[in-house]
Amino acid sequence: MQRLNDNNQSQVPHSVGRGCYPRDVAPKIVHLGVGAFHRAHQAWYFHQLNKLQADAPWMIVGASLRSPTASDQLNPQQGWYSHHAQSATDVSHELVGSIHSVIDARSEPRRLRDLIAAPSTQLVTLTITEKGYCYDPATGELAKSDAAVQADLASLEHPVTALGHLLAGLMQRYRAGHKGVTVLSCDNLSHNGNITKRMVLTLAQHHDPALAHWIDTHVAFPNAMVDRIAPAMSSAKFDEVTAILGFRDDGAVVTEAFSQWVIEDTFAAERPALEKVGVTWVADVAPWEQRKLRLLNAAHSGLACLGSWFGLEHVHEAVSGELLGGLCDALWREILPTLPIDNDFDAEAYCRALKQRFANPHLQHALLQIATDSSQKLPQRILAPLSERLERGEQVSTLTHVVAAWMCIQGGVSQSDQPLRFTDPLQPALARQLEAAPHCYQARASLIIEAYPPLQGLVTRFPAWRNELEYCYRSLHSRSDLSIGDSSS
Ligand code: CS2
Repeated sequence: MQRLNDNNQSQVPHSVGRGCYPRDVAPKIVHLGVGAFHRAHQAWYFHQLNKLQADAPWMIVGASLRSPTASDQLNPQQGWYSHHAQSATDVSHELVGSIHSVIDARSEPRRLRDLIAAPSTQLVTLTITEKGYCYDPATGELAKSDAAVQADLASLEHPVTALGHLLAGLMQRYRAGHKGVTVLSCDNLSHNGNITKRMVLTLAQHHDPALAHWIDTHVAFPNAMVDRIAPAMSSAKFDEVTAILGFRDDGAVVTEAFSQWVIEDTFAAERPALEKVGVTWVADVAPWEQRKLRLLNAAHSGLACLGSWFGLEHVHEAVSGELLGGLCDALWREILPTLPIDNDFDAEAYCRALKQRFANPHLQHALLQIATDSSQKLPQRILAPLSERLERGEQVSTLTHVVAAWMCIQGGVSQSDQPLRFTDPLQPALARQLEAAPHCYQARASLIIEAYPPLQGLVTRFPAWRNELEYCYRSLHSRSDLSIGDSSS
């Protein structure tokens, strides 16, 4: 089957939308981390914008950081890919043209540096996942003991981390005397722009304090909230895409119809007119970000940890099943009082819409995809509201179940001993320790808690809660039903 490309994209059936704008212009955006989420969200927004202002398109050069997968998927297609947005009842197909090309950063670090430094570049966007920010979740500072960070502290000649690549480009920009630029994080972290800035400045300070000063004054790091569920592609989904397009598309993405992007209006360089395509500019993104992390993402992590432990596969099955059907409501009852009061926010409508989004059967969103990197996700989604409730002496039964289930799945198997395939930076070392550990619940629980500083910190502050957590961890091993406790207080 022929691959989708520049020459044949015009032969794709008319039921697939498209847009016409010049693509061979100097890209204004460099994007690090060209996974499914970038294609479902930011690249799609820029495609919508380019259709409206074809005389001044914002094209993207992507960089894949850890493997050449994205460049292999998109370069033979000259950046073209198809975007399939599915609600429970409707679907729309579109060819997206906003990606110019993708660099494999490991083999072409100089090209990436040149692009970040190019005066035509106005915006550097990031979807590098939580762990890509190399910060220690317990201290919030750069994880200087991490081997990849150490390599970038020693030299930026061949950067290893995304932050290293970004800093190498900013350094070249500064030394060439070019203007500042905007760096926009699109990852699910609280204060994602502030974190990016802090990590980049720490690294820059180490290499050249004058560069750190220039970044501090000439580079903007707006915080942003991004939202669109973009599950990993499966071979069945690729087959469906081929049937729709009449061509093979290795860059295709199937996502939901819902999409949201809220960005702080603090750009350093030219600002794209994204408001024309539904983006909201705000002075402070914190309330948006906090409710999205603590309602959508927290529920996702809850479903992923408990669902995987009990052998469930997909989000839509978990939310409509008997076992976890009540989980989201119970979790939100505990979390909602931790959110700032906002009269403009209709929590009930928001949660109702979330349940509908989760129940979308077309997404086939794998729980293990969400369970991936959970040690990086739990602090902002689950542990922060949990700690706030404990401080106020409130009960935390459902949040505790999620943490206990997270501990259970660290053993790498489900309750019925089926292998659970997901990765997490904590996993290799912890899995080895657990293998050698005695089969005693308390010893295993202690081992997991000690291996995970954010949890260790919490049990040190709240020793009575440790007992509740250990009890829950133990009981999840023997239960085949799950009565999520009354969480109304
Ligand atoms: C998910 C998110 O994998 C995960 O951790 O919770 O990717 C989620 O689908 C998005 O944040 C939705 O906007």
